[in-house]
Amino acid sequence: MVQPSRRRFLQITAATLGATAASAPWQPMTGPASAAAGPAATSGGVTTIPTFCEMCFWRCGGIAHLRDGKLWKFEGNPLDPQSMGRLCPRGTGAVGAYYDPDRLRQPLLRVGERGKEQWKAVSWDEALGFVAERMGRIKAAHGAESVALFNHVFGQRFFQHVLRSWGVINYAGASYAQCRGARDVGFQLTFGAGVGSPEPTDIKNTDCLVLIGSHLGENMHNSQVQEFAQAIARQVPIIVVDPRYSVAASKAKYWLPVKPGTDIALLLAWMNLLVTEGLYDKDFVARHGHGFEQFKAEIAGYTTAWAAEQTGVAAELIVAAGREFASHRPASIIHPGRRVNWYGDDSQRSRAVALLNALLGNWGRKGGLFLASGMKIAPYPLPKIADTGKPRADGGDGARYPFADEGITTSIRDATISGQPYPIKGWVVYSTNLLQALPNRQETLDAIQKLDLLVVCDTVPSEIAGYADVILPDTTFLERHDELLVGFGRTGWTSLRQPVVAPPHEQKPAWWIAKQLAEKLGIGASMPFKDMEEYLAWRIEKSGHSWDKFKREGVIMGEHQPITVEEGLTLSFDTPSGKVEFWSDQLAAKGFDPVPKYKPQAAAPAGHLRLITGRAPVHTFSRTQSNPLLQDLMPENEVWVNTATAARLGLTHRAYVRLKNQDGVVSNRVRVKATQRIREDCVYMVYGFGNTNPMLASAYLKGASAGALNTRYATDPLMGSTSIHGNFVSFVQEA
Ligand SMILES: Nc1nc2c(c(=O)[nH]1)N[C@H]1C(S)=C(S)[C@@H](COP(=O)(O)OP(=O)(O)OC[C@H]3O[C@@H](n4cnc5c(=O)[nH]c(N)nc54)[C@H](O)[C@@H]3O)O[C@H]1N2
Ligand SMILES: Nc1nc2c(c(=O)[nH]1)N[C@H]1C(S)=C(S)[C@@H](COP(=O)(O)OP(=O)(O)OC[C@H]3O[C@@H](n4cnc5c(=O)[nH]c(N)nc54)[C@H](O)[C@@H]3O)O[C@H]1N2
Ligand code: SF4
Ligand SMILES: [Mo]
Repeated sequence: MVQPSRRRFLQITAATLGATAASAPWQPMTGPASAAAGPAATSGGVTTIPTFCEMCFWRCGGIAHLRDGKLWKFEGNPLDPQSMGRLCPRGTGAVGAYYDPDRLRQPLLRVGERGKEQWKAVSWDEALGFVAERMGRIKAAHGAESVALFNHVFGQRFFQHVLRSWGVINYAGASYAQCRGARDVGFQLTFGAGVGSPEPTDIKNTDCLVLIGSHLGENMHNSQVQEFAQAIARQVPIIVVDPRYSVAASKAKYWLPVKPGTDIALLLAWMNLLVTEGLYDKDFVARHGHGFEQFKAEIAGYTTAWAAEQTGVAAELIVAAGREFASHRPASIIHPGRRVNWYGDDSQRSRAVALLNALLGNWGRKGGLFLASGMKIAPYPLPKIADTGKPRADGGDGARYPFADEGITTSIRDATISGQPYPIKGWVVYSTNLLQALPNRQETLDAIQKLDLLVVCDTVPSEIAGYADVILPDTTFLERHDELLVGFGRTGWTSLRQPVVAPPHEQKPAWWIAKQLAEKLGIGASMPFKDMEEYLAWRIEKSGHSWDKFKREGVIMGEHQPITVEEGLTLSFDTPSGKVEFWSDQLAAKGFDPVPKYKPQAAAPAGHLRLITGRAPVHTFSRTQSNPLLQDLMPENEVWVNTATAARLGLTHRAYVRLKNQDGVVSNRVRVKATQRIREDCVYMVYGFGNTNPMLASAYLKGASAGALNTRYATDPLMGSTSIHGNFVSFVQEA
């Protein structure tokens, strides 16, 4: 095996992140005709192949380098808008995902009790035969709606297609109810459009950026972080609202160390400040606003003095920050955030963020929120999926949560436990570690005990895989084709994922697994192509592009369309009123607050501190802990505790402790980081550590799991998203 040395790896990372880094050495190939038919360019024994990264969901275009046929390094593709030629540390570390010693190698069938981790290695034929047979039994007894799919990452595409073609109607990803769902609903209710990914924040051209919780620089979404770094270099005023002095806060003109859970109070006071001082965009409101007078009356009482009491932030600081961002409108952004599921009132908080942006009149404006454009790529003529006419079990079609517009993981889990509105007996889990990602681990375990079938398709033995009946080893993204990425951004683009190395063992690509399963289920016709190369080439050539060129370059840019009013865009709003809804009749009609209201969060129980969470720059959730390159940079997480709190409780910096939450759940041991960079009333821990599956040997019990301490959660009544910051911990000192 060829692995870059640690020193070399750090050099690569530093080069990709450094502001002065030279552009990547890779150039689109213009070589001989024989090589031009393939994806690879070879020079001096080094072969380069473009493909897009899946170490997270930003999906940056990269170039894999092979030296003497062995995977050597992964760098940014300069043609790609998501990477702009540079990768973040996790992307650079993708090579470690390929060489990960803990990877699943062949299909495994459970032989012992569920969760006891006794397995036998079986052939793909046997594993998929087993899955198809169990699915058939569930369908015969309960109907196809009794099998649910939990999915994430790009390989999900054909699992979803095959299972839906078979009759599955319950499918969901944690990326909705445990992540960005509430944000998109808040914006949809206000502007008639969600935010989407990548977020169309024109940081590149902005004159002021407000980050509420969004911890860019720790959240490493690549092109956004690059634009953020440029904004800092341009000395654009940055305003950060965070109980923690985040990396972003360290670059800010104003840091507002808000008491956790009080952001809605701050947002209401800022709206009131802008309205009473006449700092908002009156023309935008007059032309595009609906219900402004009712809105104005509703927010009139929220003074900055009142907000100061609620948030713990000085009134002068609130006023100064508010006047600052208002003075730069419309080239001023209140960042919509991404993981907004904090307290269970998150769609209303996101709506408040949307409304504050509306007051700045930055919708569709240069330096504000641009309206992302895409490009047209012909769809492959897959057979249509029939409507089963059955109601979804997750209540995501409006029955339980009126404004939900995607499946809800936790509601499928509820239905599995209760058997209501009908039994759920099979779970197919593709690339999501539900034991970490969903709140209340015990509920997930209770649901698993009700199942007749639990299939997990993963690259490593994740915690959820430990409970599977059958484990299907996927290839890493570096070893497979996937569906095309047709991206929305300043200009639409299309990216290619193609294999750069062969799978090291018996692993198979997700599309192949889905296709073989379709055969076993008797619905082979749902995947009417020989392989992904045929499928992808058809879509690209049908759209008038060269497949060979695409394979060599990895990216096709679309035509630039107007994305701002400055470029000639005409604004329209897909809301019931056809306008920006300062007052929401549709919320009122369903019994919800038409303008967000502030409701204080429950106080911490005596002797406890609120647990909040976020990201580390070099890891993605629970998926990278066994990656040797990334583990080397950060083997475990720490619990951030204010220095004064640590002194009061007798906690020593760097010493191990355990955290005990309000329900008595005790964490794995974790080191204390005593720091002044966090308020005294909360502690902070990066999410994704404390893995409990011994098969994931290199990451086993390293650090503590914020997910496992998340036993108490509130559910957003508008759209079903579940909170993460509603738990409180005390410390158990290690002997
Ligand atoms: N307590 C707490 N819970 C959270 C969050 C939090 O901050 N704190 N964050 C929330 C957010 S924002 C999100 S988006 C979700 C994330 O939730 P998940 O997507 O479930 O995140 P992971 O825990 O990383 O689990 C991903 C799994 O996919 C596997 N995997 C990675 N790549 C591949 C692949 O190519 N193929 C296959 N088959 N498997 C692969 C990984 O090994 C891992 O087991 O979690 C949410 N839940
Ligand atoms: N390196 C890396 N980058 C990632 C990911 C990753 O796993 N690793 N995951 C990606 C994904 S899927 C997502 S969704 C994003 C998430 O990233 P973001 O959307 O940027 O951030 P959040 O996780 O919502 O929030 C974390 C921040 O909120 C602060 N915070 C906690 N409570 C409160 C509060 O009550 N009020 C305020 N104002 N702030 C609070 C925390 O201190 C922390 O700084 O990151 C993405 N980027
Ligand atoms: S942000 Fe980093 S991890 Fe995510 S896709 Fe881009 S390079 Fe990969
Ligand atoms: Mo997320």
